[in-house]
Amino acid sequence: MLTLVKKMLAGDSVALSRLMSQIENHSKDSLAIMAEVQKHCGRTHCIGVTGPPGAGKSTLVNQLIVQWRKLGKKVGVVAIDPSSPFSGGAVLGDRIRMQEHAGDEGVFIRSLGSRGSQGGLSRSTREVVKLYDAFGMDICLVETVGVGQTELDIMGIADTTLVILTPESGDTIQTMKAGVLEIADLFVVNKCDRPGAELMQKSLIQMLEMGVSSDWTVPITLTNAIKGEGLGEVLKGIQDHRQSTQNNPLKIAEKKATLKDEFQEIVITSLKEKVKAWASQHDEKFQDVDQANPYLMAQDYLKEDL
Ligand SMILES: Nc1nc2c(ncn2[C@@H]2O[C@H](COP(=O)(O)OP(=O)(O)OP(=O)(O)O)[C@@H](O)[C@H]2O)c(=O)[nH]1
Ligand SMILES: [Mg+2]
Repeated sequence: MLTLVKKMLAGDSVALSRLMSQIENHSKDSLAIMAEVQKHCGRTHCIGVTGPPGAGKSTLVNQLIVQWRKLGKKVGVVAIDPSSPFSGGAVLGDRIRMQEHAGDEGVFIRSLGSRGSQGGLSRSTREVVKLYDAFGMDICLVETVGVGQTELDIMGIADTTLVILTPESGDTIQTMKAGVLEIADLFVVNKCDRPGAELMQKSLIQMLEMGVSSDWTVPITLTNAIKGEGLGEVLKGIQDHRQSTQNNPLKIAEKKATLKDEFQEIVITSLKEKVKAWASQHDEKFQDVDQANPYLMAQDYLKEDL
């Protein structure tokens, strides 16, 4: 299994794909895999892209990928619960066909389904991002649909988060929780070829003015993702955000808190498995349902275990 990690680190994309499957299926080797992978992380710029269904997230992501490829950047994509096949996008579709010919390992796309728990999904997403990071991707894009709690959790992984809206997203704005304002590092009002884009931009400016002040001024860019209009501004916004947050003490404190959370989650998940296994191996202790004392058993278990 560590051979697979070695192969992946050497640039083998089949190994990368296999490791992603192991992570997604929570294989028993996951911990050992990730312990090794983590040693090679820390380079990628993880960009979260979220927003209501059909806002144009994938179209925009496709366009961004093309631009980054032109700059020689390697890009990994994680699409969470994609409602349409990702590679269906015309631009990227062509790109992928081209790269297959040239043996270009510069773009890799992985879909993750929200099987299992919500917490499980954000953990798998984080780990897939780490795999991309270790593999050598300069940019890692995470696309997810919606603006609910799951998306907030997943977007917590990103260094830079884009919230994509459209001129018709008035209702979304009304129901957007404060959390969305906190996670949005850039707002994009896509489909600016439709009426109401400037109005939407104004509403967002008003909303942002009510929020807490920070060092970073959230840009609100109008785009037409199909034509690529406004794309340069989005790219610049992403780059500026990266620069403004790198080595920022607040960001470092945030990362430290995240590492503690990760550690706790890893340990708790492993312990849960262990305790479950113990309980099923000691079925006889639970046989006498009138006498069985889960508290005493827990006391004994913890004494033995610690
Ligand atoms: N008019 C117009 N249509 C657009 C624009 N950007 C994307 N679209 C169209 O909007 C539709 C949805 O685009 P997607 O990129 O699949 O949107 P998405 O947000 O990824 O959708 P989900 O992943 O299903 O939530 C497609 O038919 C696009 O061609 C735009 O700037 N203007
Ligand atoms: Mg999409």
